[in-house]
Amino acid sequence: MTTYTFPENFLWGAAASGTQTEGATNKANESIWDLWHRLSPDRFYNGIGSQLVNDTYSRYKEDVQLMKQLGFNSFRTSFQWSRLIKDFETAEVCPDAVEFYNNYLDEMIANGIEPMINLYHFDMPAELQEKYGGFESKKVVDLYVKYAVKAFELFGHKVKYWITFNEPIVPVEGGYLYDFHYPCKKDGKLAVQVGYNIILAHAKAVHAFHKLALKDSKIGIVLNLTPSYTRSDSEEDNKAAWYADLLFNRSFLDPMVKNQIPQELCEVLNEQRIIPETTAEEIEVITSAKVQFLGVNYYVPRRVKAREAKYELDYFTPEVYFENYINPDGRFNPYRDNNEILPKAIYDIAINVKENYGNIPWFLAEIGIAMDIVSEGEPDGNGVIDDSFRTDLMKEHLVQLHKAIEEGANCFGVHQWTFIDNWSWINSFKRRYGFFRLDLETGNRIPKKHGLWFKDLAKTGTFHE
Ligand code: BGP
Repeated sequence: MTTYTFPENFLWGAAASGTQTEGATNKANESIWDLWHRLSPDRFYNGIGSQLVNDTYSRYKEDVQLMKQLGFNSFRTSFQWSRLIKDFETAEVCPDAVEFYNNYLDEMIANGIEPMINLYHFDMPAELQEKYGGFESKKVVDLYVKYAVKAFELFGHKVKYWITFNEPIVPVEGGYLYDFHYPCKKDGKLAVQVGYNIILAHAKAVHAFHKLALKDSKIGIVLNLTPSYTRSDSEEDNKAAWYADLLFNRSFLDPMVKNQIPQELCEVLNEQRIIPETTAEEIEVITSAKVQFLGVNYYVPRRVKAREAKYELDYFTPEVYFENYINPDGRFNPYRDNNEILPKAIYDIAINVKENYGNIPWFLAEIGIAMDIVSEGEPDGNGVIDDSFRTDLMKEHLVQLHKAIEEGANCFGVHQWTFIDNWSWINSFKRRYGFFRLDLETGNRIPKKHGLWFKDLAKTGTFHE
């Protein structure tokens, strides 16, 4: 048996988001998720939207006690722009939301849980999407910065870790390329403009944050970094992986962490005639916005091969340059649409960050092992659900992280996605990830066995395998 020990003061906890947990009670405005569910409930698994979900708005005290029970020393969630801000143009706040977020933060802090607050988790206010096209417009970039500044001013003395965006590429993919987020457009050129505008919004918020010089607070970004593995070592397959990495990882990682816009990316965008509208002043803002930490979300690897079939779509997507590929020797998670399981990717990401991104301090901001409710089964005689499958896989991933840390990776924590099973965009409650099951009928939180294992890990910083 080997013992794996993690560094002292390591952060242990979970991640969630406002939209996915709070519910709609007393919400000042709609987000695109409220709007889209109202317009097209059929787009959501079993038709379930985010109106009630975990009802954290009413149950936060009880939930913070559950965090404490599991030994969390930290927890990430997001503020909802559409809850905190009443008037988006002036950034006038909604007093009820200020009270709720203050209470929630106070409750975490009083119980020894360090809150990490993200400002945007896919949740554009509906009004800004409908009026201006959301991040299609630079007007909304500035409104986002107003909201961010308001949040820093109101809660900056309580929150030590601020995050501008979670997975900023996902609203671009979902909303403008692959049709899984509102506004469900398919337009490569617009996608690039939205991506650029989000990077600009992030950079402007980072500058505004530094200007406030908040004592003891840091600002960072959470990115979903998915390494691209090739079918073979041929030059064509390697080139395909290089493009996938450039377009899906480096497109956000380089500007946001290294303050560089890759020349090769500009060449690709030029070749495809999808260069966004930029100004020299904006580029200066982007290339000088310093983040202090990085969060990395990891679920599945990307497998690619050189294109064999002709590219059929009449608009740009990154797949112009490669095809996705299923690894015939892979291991797959039957409970997550047969996605490949590849713990080694965590090691590869860590080494990439160490070698190519200045070994910036980073934490594993989401690692999620999905199961469905049937595979998790019913609670045993003690009322606990046996999800050992999750623990076994989590261990495999953490072994890889441990190896990278031993080799000098600057990782300072691990957050599991998620704390209590929560609603997940169009997948709604299809996949379960939590330490606790959410009973959709009663709202009860039912413990899973994996939580007991994690509690020990959080307490001792050690696990055995
Ligand atoms: C991440 C998001 C989370 C969460 C998770 C699981 O990309 O940051 O918000 O939704 O994925 O998603 P799913 O339930 O769709 O597998």
